Amino acid sequence: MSTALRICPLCEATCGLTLTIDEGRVTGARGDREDVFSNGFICPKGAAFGELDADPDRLRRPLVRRAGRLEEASWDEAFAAVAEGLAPLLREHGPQSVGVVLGNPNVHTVAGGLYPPLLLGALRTRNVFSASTLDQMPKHVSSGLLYGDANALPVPDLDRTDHLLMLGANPLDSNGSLCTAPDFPGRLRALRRRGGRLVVVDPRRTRTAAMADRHVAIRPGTDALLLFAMVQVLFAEDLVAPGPLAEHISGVEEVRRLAADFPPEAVAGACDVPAEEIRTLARELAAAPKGVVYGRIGSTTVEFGTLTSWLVDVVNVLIGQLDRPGGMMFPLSATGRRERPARPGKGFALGRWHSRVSGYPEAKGELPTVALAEEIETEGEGRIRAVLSIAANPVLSAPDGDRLDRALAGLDFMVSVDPYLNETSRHAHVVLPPPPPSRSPHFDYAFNSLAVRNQVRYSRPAIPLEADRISESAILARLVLCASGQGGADPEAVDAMVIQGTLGKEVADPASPVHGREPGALAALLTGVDGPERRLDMMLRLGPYGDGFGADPDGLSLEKLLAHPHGIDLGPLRPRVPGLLKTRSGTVELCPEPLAADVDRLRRSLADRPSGLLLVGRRHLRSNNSWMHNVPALMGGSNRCTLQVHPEDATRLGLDDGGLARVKGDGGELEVPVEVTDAVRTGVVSLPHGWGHARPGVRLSVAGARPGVNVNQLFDGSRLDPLSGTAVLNGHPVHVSPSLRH
Ligand SMILES: Nc1nc2c(c(=O)[nH]1)N[C@H]1C(S)=C(S)[C@@H](COP(=O)(O)OP(=O)(O)OC[C@H]3O[C@@H](n4cnc5c(=O)[nH]c(N)nc54)[C@H](O)[C@@H]3O)O[C@H]1N2
Ligand SMILES: Nc1nc2c(c(=O)[nH]1)N[C@H]1C(S)=C(S)[C@@H](COP(=O)(O)OP(=O)(O)OC[C@H]3O[C@@H](n4cnc5c(=O)[nH]c(N)nc54)[C@H](O)[C@@H]3O)O[C@H]1N2
Ligand code: SF4
Ligand SMILES: [Mo]
Repeated sequence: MSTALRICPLCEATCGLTLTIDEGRVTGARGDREDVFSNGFICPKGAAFGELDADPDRLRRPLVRRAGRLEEASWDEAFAAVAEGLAPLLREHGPQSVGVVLGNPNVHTVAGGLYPPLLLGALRTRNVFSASTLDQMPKHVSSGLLYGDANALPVPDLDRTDHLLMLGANPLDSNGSLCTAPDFPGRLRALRRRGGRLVVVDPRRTRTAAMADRHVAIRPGTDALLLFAMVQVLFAEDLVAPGPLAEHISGVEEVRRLAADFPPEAVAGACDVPAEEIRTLARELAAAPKGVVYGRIGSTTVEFGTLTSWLVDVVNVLIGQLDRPGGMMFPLSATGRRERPARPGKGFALGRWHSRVSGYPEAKGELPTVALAEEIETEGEGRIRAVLSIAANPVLSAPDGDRLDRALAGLDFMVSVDPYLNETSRHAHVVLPPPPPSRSPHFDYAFNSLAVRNQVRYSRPAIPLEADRISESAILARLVLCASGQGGADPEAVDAMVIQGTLGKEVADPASPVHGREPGALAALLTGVDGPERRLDMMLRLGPYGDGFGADPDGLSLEKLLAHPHGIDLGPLRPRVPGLLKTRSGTVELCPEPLAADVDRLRRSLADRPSGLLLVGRRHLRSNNSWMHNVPALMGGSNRCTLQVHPEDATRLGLDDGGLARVKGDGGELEVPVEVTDAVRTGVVSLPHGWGHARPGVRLSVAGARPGVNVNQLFDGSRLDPLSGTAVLNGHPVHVSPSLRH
């Protein structure tokens, strides 16, 4: 028996785990008390790491479709099938005929952090879809416009703030998102212990809301109105005080003018929050020495997602809490860009191209995932004929899964990189299974830039890879080669090419610590057992804490990181404005034109309020999106795929607790057990996503026994936030009635 350290890849909290390993199998997982960031925290999903890792339904070998049936094949056969499937389509129909779908786990794997941009570069397709347009794309768009950098996402400085106003987030169940903070619950308790206040805005009394000092049960979809009214109050009551940042901000007056239309009295009815309470929210926040607003899924996957994301930052800026300890800050990751002197940037462009069928604008190089099915189904030049799906299950996670299911079934060619044969991958012609997490390395390329403390940690595979398996990095590198017509080449050539390209640019940059040096000599200094490790070493050494290939001998390198298995703490978040800004003006552009133009739509919503019930989602601590329902340890207890209904609504509608309800949306209808609870407010019903595992051809024996229903079947995909292309998954109108089947 032995132990190994491994960062948990199962959610954004990135907890350090200590795994117990017996005969090549993970037999236990506990929190690593010495981890510099998570200090021993673990949740039930991390504790189930061993079971999840060893799930017998995980695919071990590639599958290739022959005469309609998926059969096991060797890796060489599988990649030959990929090359054969892609080549004629690319030749005859061009790059747009291949669509790429990137799912959530790409932000949790080394491979997902390193290869998707290369794959997109090799394919040159604009048909790129990801979980971002079912999630946080509004925040990227808002940051792109405000700061000139769509990836500059500020996070609440959780450990130092003394007033946290949280909209549409439930970290007690999700463990936090766009705010990487292991033991988020403990950090919230610490906030309250040091005399700070937690205010939660959520149509449900979540576990997070239940521990708050104040819970505002807002009507779904109206947070932009609430925030605008708070902005109006800040101006009207002379509470605007941007502080030292003032000289780096433009557009404040324009925001003042826009906010004038939204005094609390004007929005109170729509939000169902009394005007006086809105004033109190604004005053308390402004009065706090260190106060911050933070919004998550309930603030982004809504009709006004980008406006809401923008207004979150507007409030933080106006009260002087952006880029300030205890406020909203920008993390600086060890593999991020070394800070350079401030200078005007290129800015952020939106809608550089549009989707073929509905004409949706691109955002951050992506098209809305809600457009995937129509781009496959609609004849004409540029139609998607093949899909490469990497770590994605859009049949369950995107609106109108039935339509997507049919569309995928009609593709000429599809590849899934996925450990499971599930609702989406069952349509693939080639399935390429990555190894389980215990046999994969881990580095948080994505989440270190969203972490509430700068730190860096790396895990090598806890257990060596079996001889007949290849790493997910090698899988994706070989896909890159297939996409560029070099199917037979060595996957390490891909990493070597990246290293050569990056070092070539660095030595030519006068601001780089390696300026003027010889790229080949630098490449020879890189350590690491394989291409991905050498790339990590390169990024660490060139990064903001790096050794600069010897320029700073105390700086970071892979070697140094490996010598610190529990990670290296890089200190609390530090101010980064103006160095971080890449807007054309070189300022925080507080009132960008595309956002100002969308305010009209928000104004109109005041007059045109939806009647009837609004649907919102919810998450459960023991689940994660669509793919953790196959682990017995996480599936115990009562059915979680229930429709939560407030007692008053239940009585009015004739629904009984435990009975069946029929729910109808514009995309379809379904029947689901009712859970009567006053945890959801009146006028709102809640159903979780990621369920609906009862499709043929799926190899999920545990999940299949309790399949649940797919909430996303209620949506037809026509409702989206127009600036970001993000689907409306919360605040969707539905009709609910008792099922006739009772
Ligand atoms: N109604 C509603 N819908 C939602 C949401 C909601 O709140 N409400 N939430 C949305 C959000 S926030 C998100 S992020 C999306 C998620 O949307 P998706 O990313 O499409 O869905 P996941 O369920 O995360 O699917 C992940 C896939 O990756 C596979 N996988 C797991 N581990 C690995 C790995 O290591 N490597 C590879 N290659 N594959 C792996 C799983 O088997 C699964 O097929 O769902 C969205 N959908
Ligand atoms: N256990 C678990 N953890 C997860 C996941 C999971 O599926 N399970 N998924 C991971 C992923 S991909 C993500 S993106 C994160 C998401 O992390 P969070 O954003 O914290 O996710 P949720 O728990 O869905 O919380 C969203 C809350 O918004 C509320 N809400 C809905 N509509 C509105 C609205 O209009 N206004 C306001 N103010 N609130 C609203 C909902 O009631 C819900 O409580 O979680 C991650 N962590
Ligand atoms: S909170 Fe997230 S990262 Fe931590 S153990 Fe649980 S699933 Fe893993
Ligand atoms: Mo997500």
